[in-house]
Amino acid sequence: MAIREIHPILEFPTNPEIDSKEEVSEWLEAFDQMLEAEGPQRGRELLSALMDRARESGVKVPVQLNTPYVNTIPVEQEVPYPGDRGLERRIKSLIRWNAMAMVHRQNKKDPGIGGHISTYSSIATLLEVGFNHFFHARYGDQPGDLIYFQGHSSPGIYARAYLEGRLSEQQVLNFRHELRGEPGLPSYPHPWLLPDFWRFPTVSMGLAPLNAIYQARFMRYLENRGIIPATPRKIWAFLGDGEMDEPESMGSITLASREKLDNLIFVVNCNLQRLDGPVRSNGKIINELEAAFRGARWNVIKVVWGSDWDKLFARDQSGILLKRMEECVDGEYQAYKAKGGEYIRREFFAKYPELLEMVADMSDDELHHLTRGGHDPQKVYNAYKRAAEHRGGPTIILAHTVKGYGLGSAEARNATHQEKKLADQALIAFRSRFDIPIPEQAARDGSLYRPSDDSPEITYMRQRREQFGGFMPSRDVATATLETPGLDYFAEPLAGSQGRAVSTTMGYVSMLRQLLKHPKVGKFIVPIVPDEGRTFGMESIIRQVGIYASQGQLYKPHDVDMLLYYREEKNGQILEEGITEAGSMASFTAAGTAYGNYNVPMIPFFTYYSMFGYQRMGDLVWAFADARGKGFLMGGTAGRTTLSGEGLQHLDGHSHVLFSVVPTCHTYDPAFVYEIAVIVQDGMRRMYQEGEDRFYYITLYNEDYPMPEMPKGVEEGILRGIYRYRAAGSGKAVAQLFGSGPILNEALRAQTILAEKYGIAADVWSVTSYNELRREAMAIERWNWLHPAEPQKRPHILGALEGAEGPIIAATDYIKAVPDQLAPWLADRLVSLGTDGFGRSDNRQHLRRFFEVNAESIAAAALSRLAREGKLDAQRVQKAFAELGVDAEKIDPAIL
Ligand SMILES: Cc1ncc(C[n+]2csc(CCOP(=O)(O)OP(=O)(O)O)c2C)c(N)n1
Ligand SMILES: [Mg+2]
Repeated sequence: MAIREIHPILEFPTNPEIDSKEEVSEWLEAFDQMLEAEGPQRGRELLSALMDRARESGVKVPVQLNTPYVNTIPVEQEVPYPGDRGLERRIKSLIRWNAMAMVHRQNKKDPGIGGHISTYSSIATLLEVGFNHFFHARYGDQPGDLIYFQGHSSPGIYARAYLEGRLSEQQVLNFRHELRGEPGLPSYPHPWLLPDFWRFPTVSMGLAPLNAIYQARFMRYLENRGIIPATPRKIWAFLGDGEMDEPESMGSITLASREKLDNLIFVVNCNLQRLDGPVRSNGKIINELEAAFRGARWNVIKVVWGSDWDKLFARDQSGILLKRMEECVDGEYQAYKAKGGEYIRREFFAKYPELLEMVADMSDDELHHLTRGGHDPQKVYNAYKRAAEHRGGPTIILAHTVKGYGLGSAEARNATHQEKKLADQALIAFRSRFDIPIPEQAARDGSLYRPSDDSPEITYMRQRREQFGGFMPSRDVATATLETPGLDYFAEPLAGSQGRAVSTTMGYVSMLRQLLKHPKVGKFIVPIVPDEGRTFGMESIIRQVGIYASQGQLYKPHDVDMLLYYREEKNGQILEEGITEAGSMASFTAAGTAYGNYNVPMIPFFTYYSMFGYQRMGDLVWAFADARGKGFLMGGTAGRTTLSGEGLQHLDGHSHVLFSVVPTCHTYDPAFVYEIAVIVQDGMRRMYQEGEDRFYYITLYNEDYPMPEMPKGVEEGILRGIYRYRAAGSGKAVAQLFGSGPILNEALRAQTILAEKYGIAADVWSVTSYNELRREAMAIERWNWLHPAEPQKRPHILGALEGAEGPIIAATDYIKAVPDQLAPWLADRLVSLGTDGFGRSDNRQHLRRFFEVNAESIAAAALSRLAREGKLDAQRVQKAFAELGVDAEKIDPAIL
C-alpha cells in the first residue's frame, strides 16, 4: 500500500514479478520504513543517490516517464474547495443548458447551420473553475491573464456571457446568424468578427498551443526589456486531446521549458475523442502526453479520477483497482461511459473477483456516475492551484473528461462531435439531470433560460468576476497614441546609394538599424528572424541591440574580440528564433497583437526567406489577420530569378499571390530602397498612429545595383501601386513597360534596347503593388454596378495610365497571375511576363532568359505585340528575336 501511495512522487510503477522476490521485498520494506520515518523528500533523495550510483556503476537505469494512471495530486494533499459548490453547479448547469439550447435551436430553425454541443459539455467544469477562481481580467493597471479557449467550446463561452448580461438574448439567438441585419454571434473565437470579446482565434487546431507558448515567451521578453512590469499574469491554453496531434501543438514544447515559462498553463481536455472517434483507441492519450511533456521537462498534472473514486482506492488493499485501470485502453474507457453502469460492472470490475466485490454495495447508476477527474471541481481546483503556484517551468494539466457529458444517448458516442440537436425526450432528460427550472414545453422548444439579475446565481457569477477584475473573455484596446516618424527621418534611404551597388535587403537593414535608434518608436521595434540574420546582413543589428536571451550570455562568444560579435542579452531586442518559421510567426503574432494584449505598440519586423513563408505558415498568417495583428512581414531572398543558384525549393515566384488573399494584408514588391522607406513610413503611421488593423508583406531582394534618389512627387504612386519611373527619352511612347522589384531594371534595359536598336519609344513604370491597384479597382467597379444612375468612376490604374499609349508589357519576378490581376481593366493591352513554373539552379542572367523576364524578352514581347497591332512588320520582328537571342521554339518554363 505504502509503495502505491508514493508512486506519484517516485515515478516508479511496481512490477509484481519483482515484488514477489524476497530480496526485493526486503529492500522495499526498508524503503517503506525510511519513508514513514523521514518522509517523501528523503525518499526522493535516497532514490536519486541510488540512481546516480547505478549509473556510475554502468547499470542502465530505466527511463520511466509515466506515473500510474491516477491523479498526480494525492487526496491527502488536496486543499478544500473555496467556492460555493452547490451554487457553482447550478450556474454551470444553466450555462450547459443555454450552450446546448443555442446550438439546438439554430439547427432546428436552419438545418445544417452547425455548431457543437459535445465539446463544451466535456470542458464545462474545467472552464468554470477557472472563471470562478483563477482567471484574472486585470492586475492593477495591467491587463490580466490571456486565455486561449478551445474553439469548439464557444457556445459555452457565449452562454456564460449571456448569463452575465454581456450578450443580449437576441445575439445568442442569432448564433451563427451574423448577417440578418441584427446583432449575431460568429461560430468560433474570431476577434475580427467580435473585437470587443475574443482575443485569440483558436479554432484551427494546433495554432493555439503554438501561439500560447510564444505568447508566454513574449510576455517575458517585454518584462525583461522593461517594456511592461512583471506581474503574475498567466497564459492559459485550453486544448483538445485530438488537437494535440497537430505538429504545431507539440513542436515547440521544449522552448517553453527551456525558457522556464512558469506563466504558461496548458489544460488538455482529454475526453478521449476527436471528430471521427477515439483519439488513441488502443492506448492512453493521457499517458502518451504525460510522457512527451515530462520528457520535455514540463510540470505534468494528471487529473484522471473524481473524488468518488477516492473511497474505492481507500478500500483497495492489493492495488487491483490501479492494475485494472492501467490495463484498460481508451477505447474501453469510452465504451464504459457510452454503455452505462451494468456494462461497467461486467466489463471493468468483474475482471477480478476482488474488484467486483469492492463495488458490491454500489448500484449500476452509481457506477455509471463515477466521475472523471475533469468533471470534479475539487480535483480541478487543486490542479489549477498547483499549476498557478508552480515555479520554474510550464505546466500541463491532463484532465480526463467525457465527450458529450450529460447528453444522454450522445454521451461518449463516436458520433457525438457531430451532434447538433437533441430529440424532445433528450431535452427533457437534460432539463431533469441539470435541474433547469423551466416548464416542459420550454424544454422541448430548447428555450434559453436566464434567472433574474438579482438571483443568487447571477449575483454570484458577477461577484466572482468583479473580484478578478472583470468579465472574460474581453478585448479592449486603448486608442493608438504613438507618434511615428515622418518621411524626413528616412532621409538616407530616400537619398539613394550615390552610385554604390546595394540590394534592397541591405537598404532595408540599414533603415531598420536607423529605426531602432528612433527616440519614440525605437524601443517598440521587434526584429524577428529565423536563423537567417546573416543571409540578410543583419550582423550589425545583432551587435547594436543584441539577441534576446532570457538567461543573458552564460558563455564568452568565440568572436567576442570582433566588432560584430554574437551578442546575447537578457534585454536584447532581436528575437532570433532558430529554424522555425512557424515559431517566428507565432512571435510575430504575439508582438503584432501586443498593442491589445499589453497596451504597448510593439512593431514587429519579421524577416525571412520568402519561399518558406506563406506556403509554410499560411494558416498562422490567416489567424494573425483575424487577431487584428499589425506589423511588417519582410520576404527576403525574393524572386524566382533574383535569388540565384538555389533552385526549385528556394526560388519564390508566388508569395505575392498567396498574401494577396488576406484582406488586411498590403503586399508590395519594391524595386528601390526609397520605395521601401515610403511604404514602411506610411505603414507605421497607419497602423500605430492612426490605429488601423492591417499589416504589410514586402519583398526584399539580394541583387546589388545602384539605388537612385527618390524622384519628386512619387510617394502617392508608390503607395497606390504604380508611378512612371522613366518616361521615353525622345518622342511619344508607343509602348508601356511595367517592372517590379529588380525586374524593373530589366524593363529599363528593354527601354534602351527598344529605343536604340529599333527606334521604339517606351515609358517605364515601377509597379510596387498590383494587389493594391486591383483592390482599389474592384472597389470602384463595385460602386459602379451598385450605382447605375450615377456617372461611372474610373479606377486609379486607368487614371494613372491616362495618355500613356500602346501595349503594356508587365514583367515581374513573380508568376503572371500577379500582373494579370489588372486584366479586367487592361486586358486588350496587357502582356504579362512572369516566372510560372519550377525554379532552376543557375545565375540570374540564365534564369531570366529561361523564364523570359530579361530585358531581351521584354523588348521582344513589346515588338511582337506592336506587330500584332499592325504597327511593325512581323518579319522584321522575327528577325529581331534572333538579334535579341529570344528562341521562339524554346520549351515553355511554365510547364517543364
Ligand atoms: C486544422 C484543423 N483541422 C481540422 C479541423 C476540424 N475539426 C474540428 S473539431 C475536430 C475534432 C477535435 O477534437 P479534439 O481536439 O479532441 O476536441 P474535442 O471536441 O474532442 O474536445 C476537428 C478535426 C479544425 N478545426 N482544424
Ligand atoms: Mg477530444
